[in-house]
Order: sequence, then structure tokens, then C-alpha cells
Amino acid sequence: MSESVFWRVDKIRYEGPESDNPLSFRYYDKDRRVLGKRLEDHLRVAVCYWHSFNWTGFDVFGAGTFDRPWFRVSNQLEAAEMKLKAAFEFFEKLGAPFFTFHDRDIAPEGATLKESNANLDRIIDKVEVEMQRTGVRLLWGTANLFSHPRYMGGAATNPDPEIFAYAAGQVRKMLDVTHRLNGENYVLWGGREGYETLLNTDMKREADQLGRFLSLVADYKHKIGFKGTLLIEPKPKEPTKHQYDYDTASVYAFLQRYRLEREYAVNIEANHAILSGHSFQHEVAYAIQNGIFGSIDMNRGDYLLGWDTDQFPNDVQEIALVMYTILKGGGFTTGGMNFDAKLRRQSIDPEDLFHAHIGGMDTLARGLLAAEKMITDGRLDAIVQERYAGWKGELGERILSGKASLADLSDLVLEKGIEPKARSGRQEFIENLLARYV
Ligand code: XLS
Ligand code: CA
Ligand code: CA
Repeated sequence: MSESVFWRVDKIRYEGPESDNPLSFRYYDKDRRVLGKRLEDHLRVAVCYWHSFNWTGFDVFGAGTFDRPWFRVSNQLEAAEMKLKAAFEFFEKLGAPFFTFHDRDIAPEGATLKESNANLDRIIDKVEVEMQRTGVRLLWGTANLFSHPRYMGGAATNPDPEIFAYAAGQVRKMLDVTHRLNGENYVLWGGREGYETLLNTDMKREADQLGRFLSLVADYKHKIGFKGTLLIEPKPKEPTKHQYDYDTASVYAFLQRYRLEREYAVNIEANHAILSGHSFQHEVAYAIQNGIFGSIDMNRGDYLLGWDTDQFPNDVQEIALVMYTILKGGGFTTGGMNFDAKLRRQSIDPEDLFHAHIGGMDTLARGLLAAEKMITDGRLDAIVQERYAGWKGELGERILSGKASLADLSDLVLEKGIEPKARSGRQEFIENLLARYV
């Protein structure tokens, strides 16, 4: 018997929809060609470190429930090395092409920034070896600017500039690390960048501070020659009541205000989209339309709970619509589908981590295959084209090109006695059509 926590599981293989083996893929056939590209290259799946290897299963009411060997080791650096071995064994057995992590997920925080950086360097040497050994790549790196008590009042938006400087130090280091590991993106999630009450908050000043911080990050990225994409991850609430990065539209307005819209794109999380009162597809479509679509944090929420439950996705229709939107937007460039999702705290067996990811990957694959049908069939697109066809005519062209004034349009209607005819939006018909692809 090996001492590995995942010793009972072999490499997960594609066995097709008829397979009864719960530790196999039924749809995720990585080499299958979909619209001229390998399925794996469309989805660009990543496993996240924090939920899968750091979270002990604790919640606000109770202690950790997962018994992983590295939680039992008191020397933090030794624990980090053990966890690293297990994580790469998991990535390899699952066949995930990418992973993601925060600085503090992978190596322990020290007493000073200097000590933390040294801890990180020591572990990153080993990460590099594992990446070379397995071929697993880094989808994105990020700095944890929200767990340590120093950040309780924000990182970039903190009332204390020394905390801003500390956060800058952490991001600088993590950008260096991400660059060194050839990360494809770098994520900034403003966990504590928000506020509880205006009684103690200067909102205008905090926005300017955040704008400054993001400019500094972009400058540094260019200075070191990092070619990956900088991403901002919107989230409407949690941990604070008002989060500055509420949704994609707020982030886009913020970026424009600080002239950063060409430097940053968004990392859209499914669960965060829902919490902001939008559909997941809406958030993705909004980002694509405005040229700031970057990457996806894949998970789902619970419609009965108002918080961020980070569950694994299982709704094929939702994914199909999102994949359809992404494919029509040209697909991922540097982005991918990161499983920012965690087990339920009663799912304590190491095998549960495989079931969760297998189910998630199969759901993504089914969504992709449905989206492929939607695209090749072309009927959904034709319906929308047809609905707006009037705008391709002479009147539509005159309006949009600015050739017709408000008075011209009024005169036209009065003179010609125009009485437009109402047409059905046919939503139920279209929904029935959609059901046939899924
Ligand atoms: C938290 C966020 C976080 C980011 C990375 O809700 O999802 O995990 O993805 O800091
Ligand atoms: Ca996330
Ligand atoms: Ca989340």
C-alpha cells in the first residue's frame, strides 16, 4: 500500500456514456474534435488549490471534517511539500491540463513579507519540478489579499498606505512567480475591497486608491515582460456588504474611469454572476461584447441560499448557453475553466474529490457538445438575425449612422402614416428548440 492519499484511484479515462464506472469520464473525451479543435483545448480545465487541498471542511459553525495527511503535520513547510505532491498526483490522475493557486495556498505565510517570500521560493522550486514532470500548466496565479487580519479594512483600498504597500509587495512577488511558472493569466479578486458603512468610509478615495493599485500592477507586468492577461474577478457581496467589483458592468466602468480597459479583462465566476442578480450567460456575453472577456471560474450556487456555495457545476443547459456564447465570441485565448468549487463538508473521502471533478468535466463536455450542435445547426443564430433584420435596411442604416435627426424620424412617421406591426418574440418556441440540442 502506498502512503498516497489517492492510492485507491488510477488514472481517470474516457469510457463513453454507456460506462458504469464512476471513476471514468462519460463525455470528457479530451481528443475528440469539436469545431476543428480538441475538446481539451476548448475547455482548458483547471483545478484550484485552495478548495481542493487547503480547505479543511470548516465552516462558521464547525471545525474541519477532512482528514488529509498534510493537515496533521505541524511543520508548515513540510506540510506544504506533502500537499504539493498530493495535488500534482491528483492533477495527473484526473488529467487536468491546468491548475491555479494563491501565494498562501501553496506556501505558508511567514512572520514578515521577506520570510513569506522565502517560503514561497522554496516551494516554487518544487512546483517547477512537478510541472515539468507532469506537463500540468498554470492557468493563473493570484495573491491572497484578504485572509490575513492586516487586510480586514481592504488591501489597495485600506485607509492605511502601509497596508497598500504591503499588498503591493505581495502582488509583485506573485506576479514574478506567475511569470516564472509561465502562467497564462494573473487574477486580482478584491476580497476586502469594499465597505460596510459610509460612516467610516471615504468611497471616492478608496476608488482612486484601487485605480492606482491596478495601474501599478499593469506597469510592473510590462516591466518584467509578463505576457499573460491581467484579470479582475467580479463578486457582488461577501465578504463586505458593498463590493467595488460588483459585476462585469461595474468593473468595466471602473476600468474605463481609470483608463485601464486595455490592461485588464475579467475572470467571471458562475456563482458570483448569480449573486449579482444576473445569469452566468449574461455576464459572459457582456464581457465579450465589451472586449474584456478573459476566463471562467466554474462552479454553481444554490438557488435557495443567498451565499457563495461554490458547488461543482451540474446544469448542462446553463453550460451549453455559456459555451455557445464563448464559442461565438471566438473561444478562450489565455483563459480557461477553473473549478473554483469545493466538496460538501460531509464528502470526506479522497475519492469524492475525483467524483466532483469528473462530474464537473463531464458537464462541461456535454455543454460544449450541445453548443457545437447549436452552432452547426445555425437556427438559434438565424432567429436573432431575423429579429433585427429591419436594422439592415435603409431606415436602420440612416438611424445608426446619424444621418436622421429626431425631427426627421418624427416627420417620416407622420408623413408616411407608419404604424409598426407587433411581432412575437417566440421565447417558448426558442426554448423548445434549445432543449433539442441539450
Ligand atoms: C472568492 C473568489 C476567490 C478568487 C481568487 O470568492 O472566488 O477564490 O477566485 O482569489
Ligand atoms: Ca473565484
Ligand atoms: Ca465563489
